[in-house]
Amino acid sequence: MKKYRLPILLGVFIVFSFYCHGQAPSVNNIVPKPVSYTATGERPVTINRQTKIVADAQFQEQAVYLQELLTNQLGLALEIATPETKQGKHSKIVLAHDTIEAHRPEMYWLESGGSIIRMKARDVAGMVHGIQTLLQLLPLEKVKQVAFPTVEIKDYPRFAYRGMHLDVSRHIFPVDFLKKYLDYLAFHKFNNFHWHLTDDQGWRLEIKSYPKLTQVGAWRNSTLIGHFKDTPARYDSIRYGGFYTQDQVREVVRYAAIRGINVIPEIDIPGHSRAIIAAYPEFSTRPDTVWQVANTWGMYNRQNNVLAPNPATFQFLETVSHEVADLFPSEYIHIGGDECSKIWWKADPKTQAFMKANNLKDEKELQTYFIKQVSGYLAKKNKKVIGWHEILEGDLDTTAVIMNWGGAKQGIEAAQRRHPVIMSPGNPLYFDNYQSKDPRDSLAIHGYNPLDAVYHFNPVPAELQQLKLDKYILGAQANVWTEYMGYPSKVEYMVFPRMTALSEVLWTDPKQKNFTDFKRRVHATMLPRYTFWGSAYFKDFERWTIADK
Ligand code: TNX
Repeated sequence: MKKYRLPILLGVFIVFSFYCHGQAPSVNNIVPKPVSYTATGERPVTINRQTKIVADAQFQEQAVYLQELLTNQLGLALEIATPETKQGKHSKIVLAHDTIEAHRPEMYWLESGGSIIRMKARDVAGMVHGIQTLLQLLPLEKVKQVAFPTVEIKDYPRFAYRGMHLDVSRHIFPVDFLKKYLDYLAFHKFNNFHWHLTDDQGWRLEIKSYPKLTQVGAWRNSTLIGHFKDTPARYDSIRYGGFYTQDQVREVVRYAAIRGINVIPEIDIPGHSRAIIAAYPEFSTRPDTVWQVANTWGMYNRQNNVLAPNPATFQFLETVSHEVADLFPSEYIHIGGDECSKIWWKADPKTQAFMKANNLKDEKELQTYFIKQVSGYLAKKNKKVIGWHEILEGDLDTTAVIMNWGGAKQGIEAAQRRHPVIMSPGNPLYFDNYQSKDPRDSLAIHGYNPLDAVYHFNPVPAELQQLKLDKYILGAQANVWTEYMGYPSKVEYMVFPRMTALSEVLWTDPKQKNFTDFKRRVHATMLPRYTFWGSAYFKDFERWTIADK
């Protein structure tokens, strides 16, 4: 028996060390596909627990972020050393500030060989993107040691604005989930998180000067069950709500900033304001009414949800704008402006008198008047505004960025009027729409936006290119309206893998895109990653394509 002991031990050792020495994935599997990459074929870099992270002063927070990511992914808690310390013979991951080679915004270079993995970037976002690529070149398993491939990657985005939205009014999500969502965005190299904080079904942001916004406006007495078109409508009679404190907001903004993500809050006015008038009826066209926060979806022309143009309302908007501006470092604040029904203004003599006194010829002009006022309040705080494309219904100055949820037509109109445009057309970028035609699929609002429709979407409509107006397209964004998403895993199910497809639309040169290869990489890189994150995703994405429409 004794003579077999050595070979058995050796066998166990070989199996064990194979298990512990993770296999590095291929450079061909990166999502979104980089601008240029080569495997240089030199000696791979050995990463083990002696490897150091060395960062220039600009990237100290990203060094800590990378340290956390590697601890989670590999089980290796690497030490962060300053560039001055002697590192000896161990390998290192260098986060270098560089404005010469990494000359574009958000660009990074990643080079590896011998004992060094070096990432160079001129800004935080660029370094964060380099970190995401690095993660994809490492195995998704706990290791003692791993061979990092020798590569040279030069990479930067196609569009300056790459956004994901989340509606927290229809359903609210815990701060921990918001952080997870930001991690998903960072992994996919998005740089803007559009936080839809207010709507008819709940106001979710603490405002110190108007406390009833959250005491009253953050709570509804009941919520619709099932689909909004179901008859008869049924309600659950459960009080539902919540809000984010200003401290929580600061925490989220900081978490995002470390990950190179700007947080754009949306305060949706002058429509979609039912929660505001439930808290402060004096800002409505019927101040004598006791309004309830909405308990159903889709209020347009069905229930009064507009602000009345009176001095108290404008005072309110100015104060809230200033509090919001102080809370969010973003250069842009989103002020909504969508789906503002005109019937309540038409029916109100005081509103009509206001319009007459201010030479506003119709309700569309009144809507734009609101937008202009709030833009002015925000300008005093050096902020610019973003609004949904309906803000162009009246005459508006050109600094406002238009977020277009319509089609190419509205995008072209906005660009012709010299407005920068963010494309977020319902088809295919509303991720609250179905991604299959399977009648057993989880309930969604309507529509059909399968994976290939998202992947083939071009943010620059052909007509716009012909008119040489393409420079007005800043980028694109997918919207996640949560009427039918009551909990985090439903959000994940609706966004994955469509968000992965959008990341490649926004990042990668169209000439480099290929749907078959993309699906291969979703299998190789993303499905294991979703699983590692513990996140839900839509599994049947191969089967449902636009051809089935
Ligand atoms: C329209 S598009 C809305 C949202 C809804 C969404 C549902 C836009 C700016 N407003 O209030 O949640 O449709 O898809």
